[in-house]
Amino acid sequence: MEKTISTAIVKGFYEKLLNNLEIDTAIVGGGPSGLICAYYLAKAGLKVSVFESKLSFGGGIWGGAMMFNEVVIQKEAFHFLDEFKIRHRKYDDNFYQADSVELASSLVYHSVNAGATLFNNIYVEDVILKENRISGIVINWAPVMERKMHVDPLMITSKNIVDATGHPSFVSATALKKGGITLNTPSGGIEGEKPMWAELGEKLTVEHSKEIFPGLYVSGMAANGVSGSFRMGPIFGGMLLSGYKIANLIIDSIKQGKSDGA
Ligand code: 48H
Repeated sequence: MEKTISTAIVKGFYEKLLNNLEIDTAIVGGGPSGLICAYYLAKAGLKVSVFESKLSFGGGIWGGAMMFNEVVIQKEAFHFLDEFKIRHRKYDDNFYQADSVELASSLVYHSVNAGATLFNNIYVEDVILKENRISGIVINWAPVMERKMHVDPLMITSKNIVDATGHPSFVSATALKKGGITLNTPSGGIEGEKPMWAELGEKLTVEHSKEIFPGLYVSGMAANGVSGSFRMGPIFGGMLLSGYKIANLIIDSIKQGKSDGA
């Protein structure tokens, strides 16, 4: 029996990894914007994988605000609560409240169920940059990176990459620093996150969610950091609308045959 269990695990993971070495979209970071983006891309029939360095997906959702495990969603994003069957309470005419654990787990469940592949414990340490296009990611085990072990990585080729790494905008920062590229931002670099201004932060998160370099899209707080917008605290509608917008931009780009970099 022990051999059967081990063989099933090794074969299952090997098959999953092998099937995902060349994909349509690699999403780096499994927070709200990355997961919702994965859900809509998978639903549209695209081959999409999410790479998350932590054991669990959900990013900053779980902790709510200061570990009060509640989140706030504005009415513009209300339809996601229905789509993901998340129970909620109306707070006033503009805002709803939901349980952060229910939101995180529902996004995880629905993205996998729609056909996205989720890889946890994998740290994206670099990008593939060829002929002025980002065409993949470079991955390693998160514990290998944490222990600073000298272990070479594996590579995933992908038509598009989404930087959904949250506050650090890690993928964009790495591509900028190592690739010497110019981003589609006012300065051509990373503008940096600004202080709290919830209304504007939510609005600009969605506006700034876009392709910032051929093959490289930014969503959620990574989009905020890259384009120099304001933080907004534990309101999650902007993160969900951002991931949804990126999914639609990628679907359009693939339909129009613009994403042929892999
Ligand atoms: C693999 C990585 C890597 C890497 C990071 O922070 P997140 O929840 O991201 P968003 O943008 O979807 O949501 C932001 C939201 O949670 C938040 O922080 C808000 C609303 N803040 C407002 C405020 O005022 O503070 O998730 C990002 C995920 C995390 O799970 C990281 O572990 C993961 O990305 N990650 N995974 N390789 N190099 N870097």
